[in-house]
Amino acid sequence: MHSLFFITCFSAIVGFSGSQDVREVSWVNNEIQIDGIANESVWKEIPWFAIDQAIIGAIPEKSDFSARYKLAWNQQYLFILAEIIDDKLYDGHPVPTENYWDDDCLEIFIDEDASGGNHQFNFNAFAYHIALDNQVVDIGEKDAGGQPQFLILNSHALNRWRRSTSEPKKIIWEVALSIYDDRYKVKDSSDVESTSTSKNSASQPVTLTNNKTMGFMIAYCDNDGSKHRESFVGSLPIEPVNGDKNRGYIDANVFGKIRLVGRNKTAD
Ligand SMILES: [Ca+2]
Ligand SMILES: [Ca+2]
Ligand SMILES: [Ca+2]
Ligand SMILES: [Ca+2]
Repeated sequence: MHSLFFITCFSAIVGFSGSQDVREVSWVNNEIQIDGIANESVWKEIPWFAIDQAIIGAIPEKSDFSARYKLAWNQQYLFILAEIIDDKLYDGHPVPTENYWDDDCLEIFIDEDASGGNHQFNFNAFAYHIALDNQVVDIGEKDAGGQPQFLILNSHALNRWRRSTSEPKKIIWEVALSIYDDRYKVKDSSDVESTSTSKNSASQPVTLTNNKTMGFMIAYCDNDGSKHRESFVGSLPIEPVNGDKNRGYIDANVFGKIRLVGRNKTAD
């Protein structure tokens, strides 16, 4: 799980620009090593964005939790770098599919075609919960008995985090996210609880291209040892429905939009 792996891309890094409506994400042409160390040049050249909007609970004190993130892309992956300060790391549920939202976890929301709309029990969009043990879980379709199936989708989000030993003990979490569209199929429903990284996917990820627009949001569930998560903090403000802002795992309309830009045509 913690083995290093390398992702190689092709030519030069381009600049970043963004707007409030559609955030532009820079293409990366050099190698990104998913090792929890943000020493790649692309990570040094593009700006941070905040993870500072309360979804559940109040905004935590800075010493309890704070976070920010960066994005980049190549044809194969959307790369996410999250920098997190969390005073206590907590993983009270060893089974990845049980109450995973009540453990510390990074949550990445992605809607491949920026369609918006409901995705709670379908693959119109994904809400990947990435746990401290690096396991990746989302809710799939309901089974024949009408019960939700919790899918381990480790191959969708290669990831590793590492915590600094010096104050404020920042965690660097790097993710290489494969992007699946709404035609995603689970290979065999008997495999949905498997810990295998490969059994669950009967579909191939899409190849990313210049000017592709996708829905995106990122958040962190912070629990420091309570029965339930103490706070849930995201990158975007969410309009509450009946007082509830925890809409991301249900409704892709609350995601923001990103556009992939800057791919060098000579890279082919
Ligand atoms: Ca790295
Ligand atoms: Ca905390
Ligand atoms: Ca969609
Ligand atoms: Ca925590």
